[in-house]
This record gives sequence, C-alpha cells and structure tokens, in this order.
Amino acid sequence: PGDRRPVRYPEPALAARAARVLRDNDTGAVITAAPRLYPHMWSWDAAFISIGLARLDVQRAISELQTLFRAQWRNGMVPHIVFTENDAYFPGPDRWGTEVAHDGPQHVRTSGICQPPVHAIAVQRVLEIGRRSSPADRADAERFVRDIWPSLYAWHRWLVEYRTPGSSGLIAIVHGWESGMDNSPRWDLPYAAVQPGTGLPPYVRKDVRIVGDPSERPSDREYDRYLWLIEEMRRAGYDQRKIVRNSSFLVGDVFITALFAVACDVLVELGKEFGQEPEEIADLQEWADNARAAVAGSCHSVSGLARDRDLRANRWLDTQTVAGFSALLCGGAPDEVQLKLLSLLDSDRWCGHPDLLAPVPPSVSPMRPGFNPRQYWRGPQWPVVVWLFSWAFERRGWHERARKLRDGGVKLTEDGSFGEYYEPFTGEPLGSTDQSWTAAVVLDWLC
Ligand code: 9YW
Repeated sequence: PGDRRPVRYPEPALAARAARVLRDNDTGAVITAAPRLYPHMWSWDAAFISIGLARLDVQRAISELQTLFRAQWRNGMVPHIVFTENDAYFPGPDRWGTEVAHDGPQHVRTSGICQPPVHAIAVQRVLEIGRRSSPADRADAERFVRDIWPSLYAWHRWLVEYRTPGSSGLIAIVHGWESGMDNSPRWDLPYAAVQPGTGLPPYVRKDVRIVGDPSERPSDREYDRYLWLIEEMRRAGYDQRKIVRNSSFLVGDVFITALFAVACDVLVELGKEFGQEPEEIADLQEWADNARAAVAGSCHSVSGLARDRDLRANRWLDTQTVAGFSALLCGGAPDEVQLKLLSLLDSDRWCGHPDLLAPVPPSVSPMRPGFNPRQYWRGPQWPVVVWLFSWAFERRGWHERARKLRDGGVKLTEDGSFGEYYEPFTGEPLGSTDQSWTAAVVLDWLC
C-alpha cells in the first residue's frame, strides 16, 4: 500500500514542510484556513492551528486564539468565520449581514453561526507545550490561560443556554456548517425538509472555481439550502431564541456534544489549577455530565453507534458515519457499548478495511451505501478527525490505540501536500492543498 503514492517524506522533512505551510498561510494578522479556498479564520481550524503553531512559536499560537476570541459575540458565541479583507470566498460578510445582530462584535466582521467547541482543548495543549518550551513561554502561556478562561466559560455557557433545546440533552445546530462536517450524510434527512424560499437572493459560488473538480465539493442543491438557512437567520436578526424556535433546520449534534463534554472537563481542570470561580467550575462539571449522558443516551441499542437527533421531526438519525463513535471521545457509555464500538472501529467496516491506505477512520464507512471516496464529508479521511480521536484516546489512557491513530495519520499525510481531505484507498489529497489545520496536526504528531 505504501507505493500508491510517488512521494513520501521522512518525518523531519515532513515537519519542516508543515511549518512552512503555516508560515506561508500567515497574513500577519491571522493564519488563513487554506491559501486560496478559505482565505479567512475559521473557528475550529484556528484551534487546531494554534496547537501546531505552539510547536513553532508559543506567542504566535496564543495570539491566534486571542484573535479568534476578540471576535466573540457579546452573548458568548464564538463565530465560525472571522473575515479578513479578502473577498475570494463566498458567502462573505455582506451575504451574512451580521451587522443586524444585537450581540455581534464591534470591530470585526464575522459569520452568524458557530463551530465545534474544541478551543479549551487547544488552550490546554498550548499551555502544555509552552510549559516545556522555555520559562518565558511558560509565563506567557499561564497568563494567557488565566485571561482567556472566562471567555471560554462564556462560550460554553452560550451553548448550554441557547443550544440545548428539547429533552435529548444534545447540543443543537441550526446549520450543517456548525457541525464542521458540512455535507455529511448525517444531515441529509434534516436538509431534505429545508425548502429554499422564493426570496433567496441570487448568488455565485466561488469554491467550485478554486477546487478543479466540483464533485469533490457539496452540490448546488446543497448550497441552495445552506444559503437559505443563512437567509432565515439574517431575517431573524441573528436572534438565537428566534432561530432555535423557527429555523427549518434544528438537529442535536452528537459529535459536538461529545467534544463539548471533554472540553468542559478540560476547562474544569484549568479552572481548578488557575483559581477560577468555584460556581463556574461547578457549572462546567454539571454541563460535562449532562453532555456525556446525552451522548450515551443516543447510542443505538444494537450497533452501539451514537446518533444525532432531528429536533424538528423528532426522530433519531441512524446514518452511520464517523460521528457514531462519539461516545469513545467522551466516555460515559456502558462498557458493553464501548466494547462494541471499539471492535466496530477496528473491523473491516472501518479502520480495518483491507483496501485503506492508512488505517484511520473515513468520514463514512466504505461498506455503507452512499459512501463516496472523493466527496468531502461523504467518505474521505480528514486528518483533524484522526487527531481528535487520537488525542481523546491518549487522554483516556488508551496509549496503544492513540499511537496507532497517530501513525496512521502520519502515513496518510506523508506525501507532504497537506490535503484538506484524502481519498481513503489511493491517498490522493483532495479539496485544498496546504490546508493549515492539516499541517498543524501533522506538526503536533511529529514534534
Ligand atoms: C466551506 C475550513 C472549513 C472547516 C469545515 C469544512 C470546510 C467551509 O472548511 O467548510 O465553505 O465549505 O467543512 O469543517 O472548518 O477549513
């Protein structure tokens, strides 16, 4: 399998290339998510990017997270995009029109939705790396954690206050983009119910011009729905209560809920160490417990897979994707469920599939109907997802599993192109190349 691609960089050369990608994507103000396709700061990308940056320059890693949090809305939401001046991406700030929002930030332009809450995880990682780096970095990183903790708490509180409707306890998303897994088949049923209204202003996509093969990207039909949901939110003035009450898309996202649970655990650890308010620490503990219980409660009685819930149609979504392993990220499911999930993950339906170039989970099982090895979140492998599982397994004390995922992630990316996502059988990099978060997680693996 190692010969399917012509180029393989040894680890030190791969790390040097990854570092160069981050430097090249640095506008001076932010590291863009990708050079041409994504010329802005994305929320969860920035978190991963800061983890990679910390290996190069702790100060720069800190400032990246500070830039993101300067764009935090007054209600606590961390927006999914912080826009730069570049206008090569659609939908840009004019289309979002978040100026109509009460709670938006004053000095920067942002989108009006959020992304997965992985920031506390990044902050803790930057702290760990800073502490090992030098006395000056240690002091800076510790000061940074103390300063940013209340903003992280406010972000988590926003998710609980505004985004836990219904009784499932899952954190709800109002747009597939919030999941970070834009066109995953997880969202096919809820999106089928979204009817783009006649008032959808016309638009021209820019992504398909940059990615040479449009079949690697979401379809136009999918984009109509993405844009329609933005239109609904803009008309609601980005009032969260109204959006959660009325939007045509409202889904409890089990992957976000699992990440939220561990991110709350991390914030509790940091909060105790840095002497933050005991009541706030107690809140986080409670939120972590609730989120973990919600993930466990979503697990299918036969397969054990964690499930999203369509909160408009009031039904579980049984689509089998990598998000089904969410309970392994945060724990809390009964032992027998966990064992089932681990053996499924190892099986030929997932990481053990004999034709995979690297034994890391694809976004959808290659054995499922609808699996498409080239299309975005419908089959390809995503290095950041591998990083998350590897990180979580390490944290859970599963060192051997964590190491295997890390090794698989390095194998996937050793062609040195830092693809946005990869064709699982050939290892062909797809979407953008020189994608910042891919370079960042590779750096973290190699340093
Ligand atoms: C888009 C930047 C973002 C990621 C998302 C990914 C993609 C943007 O790129 O969405 O316009 O399609 O799905 O998770 O944050 O890397």
